[in-house]
Amino acid sequence: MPPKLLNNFLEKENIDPDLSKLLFSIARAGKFVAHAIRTGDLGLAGTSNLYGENQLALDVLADMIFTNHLKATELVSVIASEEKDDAEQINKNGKFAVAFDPLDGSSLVTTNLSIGAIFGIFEGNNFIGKKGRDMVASCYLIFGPRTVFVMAIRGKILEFTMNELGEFSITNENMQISPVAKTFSPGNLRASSENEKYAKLVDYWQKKPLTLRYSGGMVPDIHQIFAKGNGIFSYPSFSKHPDGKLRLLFECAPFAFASEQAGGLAKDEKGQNILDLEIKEVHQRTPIFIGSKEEVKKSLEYLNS
Ligand code: P6P
Repeated sequence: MPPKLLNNFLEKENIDPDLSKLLFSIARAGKFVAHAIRTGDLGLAGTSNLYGENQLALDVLADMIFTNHLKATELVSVIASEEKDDAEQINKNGKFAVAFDPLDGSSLVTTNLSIGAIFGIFEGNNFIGKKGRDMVASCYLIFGPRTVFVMAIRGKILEFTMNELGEFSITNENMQISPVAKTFSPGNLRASSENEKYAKLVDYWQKKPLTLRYSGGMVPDIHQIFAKGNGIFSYPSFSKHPDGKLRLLFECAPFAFASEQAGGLAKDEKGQNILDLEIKEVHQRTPIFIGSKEEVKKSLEYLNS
């Protein structure tokens, strides 16, 4: 039985052919980024992004690789990258607006832990005023022992794993998230020292008991919820980031879109669905609780008790 490859799927599924071409191009770019991570320069690029974070050579390189691939499709009107200060118009006739974090968790590269890239895809030519719910697709890549590409379209989320020939072969045709969590990924534990309700929530998870699974990389930490079919990931606000650390457009909304296709849920600390948060500026941040529906709801009860 020949492996079911990404391009076969994209041809077979009744997806907009232009969206298929865009998704395939992102996955293809991922192969080059995976290679760069394995072989690239881990030194600093000598530049820094607007958060003042020193950009690893790999951040800059990954941003360039994805940007060039998106431009080459001639389907993208505007891009917004976590590594770029502002959104960038690239083709006035483009059909899609693409927001991405080209290398999330890059600080984990030197510890050889898994990292990833995250994409949110809208139709049109802008992001401001839109909501995550307006996305037509989201996808992410995990660069770890294996290179994995996960794409979420309306009603379906599929996982592909790169084989020895560099092809993405289907490894999960329809990932689903159970309402009941068995694992927890408590991000930003330092917030417990100033947020007693978060401290109580983490204590509740430990005593339930849920099994702790946390690497510090948002992409693998959330992917495990899809791959294992259950779990909860949290990153609350704290004094250093009153609106939360993680970005709405580049990180939280794409994962919220994907989780909704799998029967999961993603909310902010106030209990608002991440997909209903209006994008007011491309670098907007939000707290996030994402994963098994019942566990997310329970978490929000603790935080708002
Ligand atoms: P902290 C990595 O830098 C990242 O953006 C996410 O991948 C991860 O979930 C989070 O930050 C970790 O944040 O504050 O614990 O380093």
